[in-house]
Amino acid sequence: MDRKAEVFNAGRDSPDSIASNPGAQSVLESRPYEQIDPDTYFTMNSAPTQLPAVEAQLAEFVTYHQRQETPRIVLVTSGGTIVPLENQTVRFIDNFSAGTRGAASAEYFLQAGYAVIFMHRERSLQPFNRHFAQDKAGLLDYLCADDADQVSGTVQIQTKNLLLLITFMTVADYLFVLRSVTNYLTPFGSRAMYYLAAAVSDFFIPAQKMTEHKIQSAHGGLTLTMDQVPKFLRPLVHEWAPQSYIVSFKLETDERLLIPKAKHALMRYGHQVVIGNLLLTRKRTVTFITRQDQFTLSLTNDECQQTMSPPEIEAKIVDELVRQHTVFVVGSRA
Ligand code: 9Z3
Repeated sequence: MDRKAEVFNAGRDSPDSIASNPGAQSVLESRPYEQIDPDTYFTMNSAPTQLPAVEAQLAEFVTYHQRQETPRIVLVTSGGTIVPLENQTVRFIDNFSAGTRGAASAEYFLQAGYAVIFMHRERSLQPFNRHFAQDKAGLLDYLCADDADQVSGTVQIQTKNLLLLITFMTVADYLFVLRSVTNYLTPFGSRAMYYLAAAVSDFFIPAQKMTEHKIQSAHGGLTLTMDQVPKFLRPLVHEWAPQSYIVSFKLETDERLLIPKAKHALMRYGHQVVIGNLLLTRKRTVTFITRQDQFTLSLTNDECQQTMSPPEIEAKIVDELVRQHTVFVVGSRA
């Protein structure tokens, strides 16, 4: 499994279907594993068509905040990337993430005075929207809220141009847009934070190896071989945003793996923080791994049982990160 990922290992395609679907041959072939480096990845895959439009929005947003001398800016990534199985995509593999962590965290960063670039999976939760995303009545409640602070906060965000929403769908979109964002945030140096909460696919099928048309099911099951997505944290930390404060998340389901893998990621990439979380307890407890420290942030039983606006773990995460980021900014000036 380390050298290649086999999914949907339910059977085989027949030679007939391969002949009628030439791209399928290479997908099915077994071949020596070769890890693609990020630079090669960008030459092998085409940039998303919306990239120039996204870059124009980034340029405008960043120029505005440079002029305003906005003290801090954060890129929040949120939601799961998809990996298409066909060039004309009917099917895809998705990564788990509702976008709650990213959307909630963006709200807390805004409250803390950050300008926020919210890079999210299309149609996943957005800051403020998440309060009524599944319930239209909730929008009315929200707008008629007694909680005037909440509403005036939203108005301020609009008038102060503090929130930029940009989207991705596939892992390729994600990587191209992420690299572009780093270009625009370079002038902010240590004042820029990267908060990488999106759930990013580990495996993908390169466009040249993908079938053009819908994979046919007439001949039974399907075996897929996928390449490994390049480890983008390495160039992010060392080349694209070496001055900035970088926080990545590590998601596991096996408790025994979480801390070792989070520590391994920190050592391997050398950024500032890895936040480890388990799928089943992610809304209640997370573990911070930094170069000096390891500690857990949790909601208490009492906090979890509050029925009227229960606290969110993201409030504690963002609080802690804002504190650590301040130390980092001061240290970078020294
Ligand atoms: C996370 O671990 C996020 O905390 C969750 C949030 C996806 C669990 P929800 O959106 O869930 O609130 O439903 N993100 C995973 C980040 C990730 O994929 N990291 C990669 C890795 O560990 C690279 S940065 O390899």
